Amino acid sequence: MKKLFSSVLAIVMVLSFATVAFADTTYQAEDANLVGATKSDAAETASGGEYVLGFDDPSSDAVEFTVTVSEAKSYEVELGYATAMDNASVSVNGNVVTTPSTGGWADNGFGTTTMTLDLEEGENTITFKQSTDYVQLDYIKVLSDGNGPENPQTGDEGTALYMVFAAVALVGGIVLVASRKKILK
Ligand SMILES: [Ca+2]
Repeated sequence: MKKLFSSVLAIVMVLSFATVAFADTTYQAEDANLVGATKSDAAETASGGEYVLGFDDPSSDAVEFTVTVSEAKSYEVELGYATAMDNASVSVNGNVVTTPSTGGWADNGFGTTTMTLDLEEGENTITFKQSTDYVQLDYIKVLSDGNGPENPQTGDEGTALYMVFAAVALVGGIVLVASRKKILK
């Protein structure tokens, strides 16, 4: 009975970690690596309450996001922005990619647009610099392929599910270790 319980628990834990990989992940610009003169500033309507500006010199000023994905493929990435994204230069692992044209400043402070990025398995560096004019960036969000429930707090699809499964995995791990110790006794 204990063996069956342990086996079921192990399967649930594996599924839990698999699900985690498909959750949307938001990376706030203010939490990214701010290079050169780039800096964060507070804004009530920004995601996370802050955004990043100060991209004056493309040779020295940048924001670098480290994005980790479990599979090498094309991902839809949402950008939260204030200034026209036409002003920015975006690169993935050192390769400059086509930046989405948003036409101008976002309405009501901050807006969103999406771009398709080819990411490698594991860590990727996504870099934003100035290309033609001011850049103000709020966040990037790597979108999942799944249709998980939306987290009412963050609006992230799949994040609520992630929290549930992460909790199950944690509790499962503790129970598994506890039950194994009992068996050994
Ligand atoms: Ca932000």
